[in-house]
Amino acid sequence: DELVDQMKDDLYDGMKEEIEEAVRILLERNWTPYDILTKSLVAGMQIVGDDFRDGILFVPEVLLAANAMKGGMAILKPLLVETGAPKMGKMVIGTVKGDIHDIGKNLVAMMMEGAGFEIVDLGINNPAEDYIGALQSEDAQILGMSALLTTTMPYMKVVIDQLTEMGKRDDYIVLVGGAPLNAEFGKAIGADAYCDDAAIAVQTAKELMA
Ligand code: B1M
Repeated sequence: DELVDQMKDDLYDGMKEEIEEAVRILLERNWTPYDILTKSLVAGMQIVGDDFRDGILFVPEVLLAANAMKGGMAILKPLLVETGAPKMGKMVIGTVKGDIHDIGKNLVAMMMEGAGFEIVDLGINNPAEDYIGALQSEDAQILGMSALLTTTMPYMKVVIDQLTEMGKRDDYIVLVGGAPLNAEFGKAIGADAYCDDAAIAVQTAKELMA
C-alpha cells in the first residue's frame, strides 16, 4: 500500500501532522485501528529502530519519530479503548526505573483498556515502591512492567523480589514485556508471563484472570 509506505517515510522523518492525516485516511478506508497501529506505526518504528542501532539516526531524530507516532496513537486511542465489555480486572502498568521508553507501554495500556481492563498508568522511570504502592492503593490484580533497555530490564526482578519479601508476590499476576526481553527472562525473574506484544498481553491477562 502506497500510503502505508509513505507513512513509514513520514514516521522516519518525524512528520507528525502527515502521520495524523494518514491515520485519518486509513480509518476512512475502514482499516481497523489495530491494523493501522501494527502495519504502519509499529512497522515504521521498527525501521527507525534499526537505523538508530546502526548509527544512521540519532536521539533527536528518534524523538521526533516517537512524537509523530504518539500523534497517530492519540487518534486511535479512543477507538481502541471504547468498549462495552464488562470490567475484566485492574492493571497497574509502567516503565521501570532508569527507562523512559513509553510507546510500547502506552500501546499495551490502550489495548488492555479496550479489552475491558481498568488501567492505572504510572508512566516512565518507576522505582519498586511506586509499583507496589499503586498495586495496594488501587487494589489491582495485575502488575505490568515494561523495559526497553538491557540495562533496565533486570530492575523488574528487583520489583518482583520486593513483592516476594513482603509476602505479596502471589497476590498479583505479574506480566512483563519490552523488546529486549524473552520468555526465558520472564521465567528467570519470577514473572507469571512474558508478553511479546500488546495483543498477547491482553490474551495472557485474560487467561490468567480466568
Ligand atoms: Co531508545 N533504544 N534509547 N529511544 N529506542 C532502543 C530500545 C534500542 C533497541 C535502539 C537500538 O539501538 N536499536 C536501544 C537499546 C539497546 C539495548 O538496550 N540493548 C536504545 C537506546 C540505546 C537508547 C538510549 C540509551 C540512547 C542514548 O541516549 N544513547 C536512550 C535511553 C533513554 C532511557 O530510557 N534512559 C534511548 C532513548 C530513546 C528516545 C527517547 C529517543 C526514544 C523513546 C521515546 C519514547 O518512548 N517516548 C527511543 C526509541 C523510540 C527507541 C526505539 C527506536 C523504538 C522503541 C519503540 O517505541 N518501539 C528502540 C528500537 C527498538 O525497539 N527496536 C530503541 C515501538 C513499540 C510499539 O515497541 O516498545 O518494543 P516496544 O513495545 C512492544 C513490545 O515490546 C511489547 O508490546 C509492544 C508492542 O505491542 N511491550 C510490552 C512493551 N512493553 C510491554 C509491557 C508489557 C507487555 C508487553 O507489560 C505487560
